[in-house]
Amino acid sequence: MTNTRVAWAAAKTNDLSALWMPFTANRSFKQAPRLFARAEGTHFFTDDGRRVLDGTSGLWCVTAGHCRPRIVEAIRRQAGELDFAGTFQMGHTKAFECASRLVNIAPPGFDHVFFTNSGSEAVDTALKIALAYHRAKGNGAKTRLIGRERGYHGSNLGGTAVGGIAANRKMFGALVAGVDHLRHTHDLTRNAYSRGEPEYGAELADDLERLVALHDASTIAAVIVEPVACSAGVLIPPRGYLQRLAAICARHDILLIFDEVITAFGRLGAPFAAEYFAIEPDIITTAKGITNGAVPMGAVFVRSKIYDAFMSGPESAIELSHGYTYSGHPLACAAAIATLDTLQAEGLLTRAAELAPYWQDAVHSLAGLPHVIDVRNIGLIGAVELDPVPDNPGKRAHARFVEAFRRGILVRATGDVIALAPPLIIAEREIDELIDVLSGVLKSVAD
Ligand code: PXG
Repeated sequence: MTNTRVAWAAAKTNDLSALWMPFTANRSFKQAPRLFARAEGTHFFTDDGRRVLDGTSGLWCVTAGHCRPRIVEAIRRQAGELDFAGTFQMGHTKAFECASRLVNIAPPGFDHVFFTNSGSEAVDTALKIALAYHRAKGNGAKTRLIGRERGYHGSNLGGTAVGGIAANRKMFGALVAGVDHLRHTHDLTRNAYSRGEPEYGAELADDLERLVALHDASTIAAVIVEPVACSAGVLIPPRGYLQRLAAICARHDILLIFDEVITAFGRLGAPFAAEYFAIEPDIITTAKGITNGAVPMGAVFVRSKIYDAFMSGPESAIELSHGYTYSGHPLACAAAIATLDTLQAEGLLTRAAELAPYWQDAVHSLAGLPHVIDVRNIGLIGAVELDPVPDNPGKRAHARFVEAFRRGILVRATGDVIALAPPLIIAEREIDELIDVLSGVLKSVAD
């Protein structure tokens, strides 16, 4: 008790130095911390008791809203029943139940799922599966991995290498050999203020043909893209782009990996973005919303042709030498099952489609406010792009994020983009509140 008191007192006196915070300006945060103490539904509550409307589903993960009783109870129950059991040459029933439930809602043909603990691990797992798949098929020279400029695929080495955000890459040397990148699709000259998928840019998918011409298809294992690139500023694919990319992949026996860490589980109004865009990728990575953010978990969905390619050697041999101590952790599986129950019972896997027209109008009402150079939206995602302060990229959006938090809404600043992705349970009047407050912030923050 005394120790807890001391620790709490220390935190209260702003001794925040022990924690090295991820993707954070540690020094400036610690001078003026923003701390949450609890959350419920569409709101966070700060340590000093203020209500903050969650405009970003935490970090794009709390899709069904915070502290949902069914999920909380499932985690509690599981912790008291089976806290841990491994899944290496052993198993537990929740992991199998969870996998079956997940493949039931996955797009047709995705009959197998590999568990990880995060999106980053899901991405690195998918990349390794792609490499090993071609080797198992006798195409061991197919080793090159293709990402895309401005892509974000987590912070592990593989994901950083195929990612396309300079700030995330430049500190870490050569990363992984044999990686190349497609051009990004962001083009405000042609597509500013698009509602939904932008009209121009499908031909940018042909950039993959350029890389095939350069490297030869016989050396390329996989292409990984986010159907909607969220972290680098909500870049929505031009109409027809993903179809074209998928066709080129199929033509050259290149696996198409959809990184759906953000888009899976209803964010666009369909359970998966693959269905929303009517594309058939080979591998889908997920995390975040899979447990409603309540317990860390990731999952890689693969088609049977991939799983089956590994099932040909001696039956006693391990088919894929890869996995994590906590792959299929009981608490994560219990949370995922309860999350699916919640999403299905409340129609949340498709609710974004119902809300999308209202959301679109609300978000686009921000056009014309000071410094706004674009507004865009898809599903229950919105973005406002600001013209950057010369020589100080990101400053303008960060200042508005800080003021928005002060006024009681949580938005996400990434570069000079303000991104919005509220929980799928959000009410229309809460959308109004979110946009009204943000509008006030955009009007009032000087510079
Ligand atoms: N892939 C994608 C597409 C992601 O968006 C990851 C992989 C990595 O997931 P983990 O669970 O390892 O963090 C992500 C994560 C933001 C933001 O505000 C986005 C993410 C994480 C934190 C913040 O843009 N995306």
